[in-house]
Amino acid sequence: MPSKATAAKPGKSPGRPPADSPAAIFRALIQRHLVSTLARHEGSATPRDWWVATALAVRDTIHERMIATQAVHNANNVRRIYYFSLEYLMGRLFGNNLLATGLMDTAKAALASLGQDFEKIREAEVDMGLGNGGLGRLAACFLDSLATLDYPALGYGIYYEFGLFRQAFAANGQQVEHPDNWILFGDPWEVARPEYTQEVRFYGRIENVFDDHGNYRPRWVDTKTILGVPHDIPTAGFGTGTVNLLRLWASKSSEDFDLAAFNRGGYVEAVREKAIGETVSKVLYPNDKTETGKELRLMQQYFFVACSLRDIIRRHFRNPANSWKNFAGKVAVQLNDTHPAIAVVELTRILIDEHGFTLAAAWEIVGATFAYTNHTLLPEALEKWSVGLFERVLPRHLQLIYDINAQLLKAVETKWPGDNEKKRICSLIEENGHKQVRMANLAVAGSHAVNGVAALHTDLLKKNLFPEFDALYPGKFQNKTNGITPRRWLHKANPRLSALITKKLGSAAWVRGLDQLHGLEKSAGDAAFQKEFMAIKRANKVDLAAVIKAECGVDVSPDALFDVQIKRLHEYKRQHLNLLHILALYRRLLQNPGLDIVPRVFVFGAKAAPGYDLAKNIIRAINVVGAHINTDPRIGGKLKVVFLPNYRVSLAEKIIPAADLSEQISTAGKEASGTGNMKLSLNGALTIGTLDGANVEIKEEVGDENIFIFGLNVDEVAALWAKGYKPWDFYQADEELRAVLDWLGSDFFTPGEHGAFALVHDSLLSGGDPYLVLADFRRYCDCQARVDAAYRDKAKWAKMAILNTARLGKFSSDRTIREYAKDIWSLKPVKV
Ligand code: 26W
Repeated sequence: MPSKATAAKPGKSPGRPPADSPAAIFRALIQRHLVSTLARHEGSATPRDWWVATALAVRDTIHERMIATQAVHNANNVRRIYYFSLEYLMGRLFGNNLLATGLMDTAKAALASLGQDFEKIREAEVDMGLGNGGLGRLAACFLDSLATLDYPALGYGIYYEFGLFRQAFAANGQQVEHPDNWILFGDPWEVARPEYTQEVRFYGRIENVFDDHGNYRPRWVDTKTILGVPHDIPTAGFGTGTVNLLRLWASKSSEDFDLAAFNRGGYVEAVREKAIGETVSKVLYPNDKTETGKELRLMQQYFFVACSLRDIIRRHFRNPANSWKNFAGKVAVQLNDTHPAIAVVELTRILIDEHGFTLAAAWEIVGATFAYTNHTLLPEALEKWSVGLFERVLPRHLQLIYDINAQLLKAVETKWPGDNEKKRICSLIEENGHKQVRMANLAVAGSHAVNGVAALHTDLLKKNLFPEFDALYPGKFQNKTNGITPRRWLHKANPRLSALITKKLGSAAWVRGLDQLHGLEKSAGDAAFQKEFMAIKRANKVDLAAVIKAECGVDVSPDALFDVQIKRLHEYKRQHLNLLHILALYRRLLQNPGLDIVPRVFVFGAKAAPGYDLAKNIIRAINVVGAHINTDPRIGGKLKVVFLPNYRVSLAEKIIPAADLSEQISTAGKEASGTGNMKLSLNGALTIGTLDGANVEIKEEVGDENIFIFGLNVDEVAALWAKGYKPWDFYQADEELRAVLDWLGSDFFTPGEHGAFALVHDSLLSGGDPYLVLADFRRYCDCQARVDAAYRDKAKWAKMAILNTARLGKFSSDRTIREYAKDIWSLKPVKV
């Protein structure tokens, strides 16, 4: 609580807290912000006004802590980690900030005394959705753990005016994208810092200049400049004084208007130029396959990296004790995938062109500073930029990439004399047809550590993606299994379960030490505890049922099994395998209406990249088949299928506590880690999954008997491809599979519209079924039958669910962050 808060004057509201109580002081703060900051009369304030006023009241405390934190860090000239990420999926900050500061109950009491409904106010916050999926949410979880564990840290990224699109469904079930104008009404959490504005240059050409000593001193000239204005979002640690920063850069044009154009009477022209500067940070790129807009995406990457490095350097040299000698001693930069990998070249350029370093000396500082996390093995997701584009946008950087490459290829030659194949593979430049810069190779070469995000993923990274680099740089590759923050994904999202755990364990210390959940194991078989645990699951299902009714108009029973698949829509994640199973169940029921199956509600949440037609076709198929099933009276409501629109962090927080079954059914070898799998299991959902990503480690933790594993493993997938995979063979051999595929391919579900789902259907047959959906179909159905049987045994299911919660401590992002701090960053916590 801020100490200087004025006590409230006595009034007549019901349940008014005693003057001088924390709630009364907080209430007065809210009222003051409502009037002084928002110029609102209490009587006409909307839920959004109340939300902003309350957020500002919490922010008062957070700002005090942030100032104190930065003062301690600066005074001690501490080493910091700088997390570079193009994406941060922060979601809502209200609940988290209230919990972190310990003001949750105070705020609830204060708002109640003002006659305000806390839940309604919380719903007024628009998600900060500046990311696509797991990678962006991981960055947000990491910021939470970094602050909670008192690590000096700063997140750098882009202040997108439009985050990931808002998703709606058309009447025919098709995804429609709307712009996500999250910032339209302002954001109470942020503080703009125009005083730390940075300049960034693009385009232009290189003048070949030599200095007095005959050294090549190229000059990058005729560039266009844009400005980066930082916006700071505080990230508050839970139960500690540390408040770190997320610093997001907004682009602005460098001059208000071009005087020459203005004088020629080109006022509109001049203002149009200005708009271009603002375009760079305008919108987050959805991860689709379209080639258009590539130039802007490269500009975004360089823009935020250039601003951030300048900012780091400014802060470093603010302390007279610092120099380039201790730069890498004070600065650790983590590259969240290759998206910010151009930073490696930018720091090299600054050192050489602005501070007179040789390439060798610069490269040493660079290598000591950066580390790189890889998040995917999918070849199409590995970033490459055409050399032509690079030359136009960042000509000096391209030169340096060639210089760096020459050194790299020398090292390859030393290791494997005369082996041109090794050079071709390791080169920063790919040369088949049109030349491209390989950002992954650049990130590996420029970093002292490269990590995968789950044990299996790291293995495959070393074996399949980078075997040459692993041999060239022994020890550089390491594993850091992902984690999730227990503050958001259990304590905040599932308050009922959180309270039960705290009661059972006798303290809330588990929120900062998730391994303590092991203490629940001994009660897993206890009938009374099982009853409490499952009553909470049911209450959460009742809540979700209300959301489903409101969003989809579908009635679902909380007594059905809630079968949940929530994640980006992608073929490798195989939402269509789930759909084929739904069709199979539906068909069995139609053929045998008395069939005794466990009633299920299939819940989907997913956005498809706007240019990914097949993914959008899968969404439409699920929507259309679902609508059909939901309204078919013949099956007595035993199956329901709902696709909740606009999947996002705040929606995930409502779905996850209510899930019974967690679908993690990617083709083995394709999902780097997954983090939704961890969130669901932590909340007592059982996993049905393949041996992929972190599923492997979840199985190790919860035990084989508490997870449903099916399907081909990585070796079997490889063997099947080697032998020659023919989806037709599986189609021919399995009557039920054949029937449901033919059904989907017919116009049964879309009368009068032929071939509505041809994209999905054909991809699985004539398209070669690249993700082996048909190969895994039968074993998936069999495994679902085992799920069915387990769910009928209430005590058994409850025990399994409790053991999932109890054994998930490993997957706290606190554990992950401690490992990064120790193995990659050499970073020590600093108590504030
Ligand atoms: C536009 C380039 C691009 C390409 C892909 C941007 C973003 C992406 C993805 C959305 C990256 C992503 O989210 N990867 C996921 O990262 C998680 C955190 O490590 C892993 O758990 C997931 O397995 C991985 O798919």
